Amino acid sequence: MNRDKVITGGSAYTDIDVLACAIAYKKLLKNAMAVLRAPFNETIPDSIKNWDLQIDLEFPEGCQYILVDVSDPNFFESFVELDQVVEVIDHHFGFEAYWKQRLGEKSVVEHVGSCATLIWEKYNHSPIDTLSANLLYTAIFANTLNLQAEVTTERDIAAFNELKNHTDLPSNWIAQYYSEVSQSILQDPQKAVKKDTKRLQISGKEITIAQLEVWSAKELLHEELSKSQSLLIVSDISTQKSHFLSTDQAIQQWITKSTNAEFKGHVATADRLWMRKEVIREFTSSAACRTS
Ligand SMILES: [Mn+2]
Repeated sequence: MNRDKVITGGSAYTDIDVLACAIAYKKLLKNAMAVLRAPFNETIPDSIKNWDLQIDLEFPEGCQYILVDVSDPNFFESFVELDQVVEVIDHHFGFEAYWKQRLGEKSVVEHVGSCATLIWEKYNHSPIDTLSANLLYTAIFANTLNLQAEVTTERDIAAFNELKNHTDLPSNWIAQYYSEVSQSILQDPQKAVKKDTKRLQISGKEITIAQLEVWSAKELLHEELSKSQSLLIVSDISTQKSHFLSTDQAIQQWITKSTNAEFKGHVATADRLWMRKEVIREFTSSAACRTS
């Protein structure tokens, strides 16, 4: 029996990467639904919300599931039944072997900068519609801090350049995207932080790590913003540097150890851009750590 397929992602929030992956993969497969119920975060500005996204909210019982941009069973949508997952496409660390063993070639968990790159590779020269191309293209630069993040690979750059030919975005789209995202973050930074926070267990201690990616970080480095989570990573695209905000001594020491960034008060500035998933990887490789 050919059962309905539901493409979905994480339960905490919907970001531009998972949105692009779900919509573009749905278009490629043709017989699947893209179900994203988690709230959109700041990486999806109003102009993108106004695109004709065609997200599905409902789906019939007895579906099979395709996970995009997530592979940790602790993070994916609660409606997903683990034994009904038939395909996983992701770029996060930690569950590569688990899925390879369960799904074989239906598991593609590879460490590129953006999961959107993996979806574009799935197209493998099949025709792509303009909406999907616009979304994947945007997800690639947004997920790699404009291709400057350490996690960026040759595959991301190739996908970005190939997809550009299929987009119909304004010529200044990248600047427009970041200015729109930054404006919305600056309007209510606390709310933006809440919508992009991950919880982890590290040596029995619960910590929360939030990240904000903006064109200019200047107005976001105040102490108030460092208090509502263990660590806030503010990445400044214009200077290509990340700032770490924390008032927790243990976290401060650990950040300095892993990134060489020294704290002055509650802020430490790194000499390059750092993404949260890199910071978490540093953390998990240096401490007995379990994500939850
Ligand atoms: Mn992603």
